[in-house]
Amino acid sequence: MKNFGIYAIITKPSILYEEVAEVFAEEEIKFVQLREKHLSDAELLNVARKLKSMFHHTSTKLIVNDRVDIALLSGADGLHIGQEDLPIYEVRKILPENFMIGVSTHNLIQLNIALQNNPSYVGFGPIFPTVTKANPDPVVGTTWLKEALNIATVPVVAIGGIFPENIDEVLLAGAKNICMVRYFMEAKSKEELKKRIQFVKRKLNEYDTNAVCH
Ligand code: TZP
Ligand code: MG
Repeated sequence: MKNFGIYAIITKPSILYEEVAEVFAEEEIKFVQLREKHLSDAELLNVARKLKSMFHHTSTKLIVNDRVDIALLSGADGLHIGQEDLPIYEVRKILPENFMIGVSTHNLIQLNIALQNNPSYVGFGPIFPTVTKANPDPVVGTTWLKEALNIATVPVVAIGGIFPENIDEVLLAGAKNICMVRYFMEAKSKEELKKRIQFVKRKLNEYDTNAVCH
C-alpha cells in the first residue's frame, strides 16, 4: 500500500458523527477509523453502518477498531488491532481476502513482529504524551519514529500527542502518514474541522515538496 497522508480516528467527536464523516469524505481522507469504547455493541454497529453508508461512492475507507465482528457486520473495509486484541494471523482466518488490517505498535520489537505478519499499515506511537488513550505505552519520540520508518515495509502512521505545535518535528523525522485525534475531534464545527484538516494537508505537502527538491 502507498502512503496516504492523513489517517483519521473518530472517537468522542465534539460534533455529530454524521458531520465528522461528511467532512472527512469531502476532504477525501483515505482512512477513517471508528474507535469508540464507550458505546454498546448495538450502538457501535449502528454508527459503523452509518459511517459506511456515508462513505459509499467516496474515496474514504472505513476501518473499525478492535472489533472483528462489527467490522464484518458493518461492511467496513478494514480492521485495526492493537497489541492486546486478537492477533493478525487469527483475524485473517475470518476476514475476507482483501480486508485491510492495521496494527498498533509501540516499539521496534512490536513493529518487527507486526511486519512479519504483513499488515496493510502499522500505527507507531505515542510519539508524544497523550491522554486520548487509556494507559498509553511509553512515549517513543521522533528518534524511534525515524528508526521505525527505516525498518517498515508498509505505511507507518505516526500517532500520539501530535498537534500543530509539534507536527513539523514529526514530518522532519520523515513521517508521511499522520493521525491527530484530539486536534480533529475537538473541532467545534464542521468548518473548524475542515480548516484543521486543510492545515495538516498543507503541512504534508510542504514536507513532501521539500523531499522532492533535495
Ligand atoms: N494510539 C497511540 S496514541 C493514541 C492511540 C489511539 C491516541 C492519540 O490521540 P491524540 O489525541 O492524537 O494524542
Ligand atoms: Mg485495540
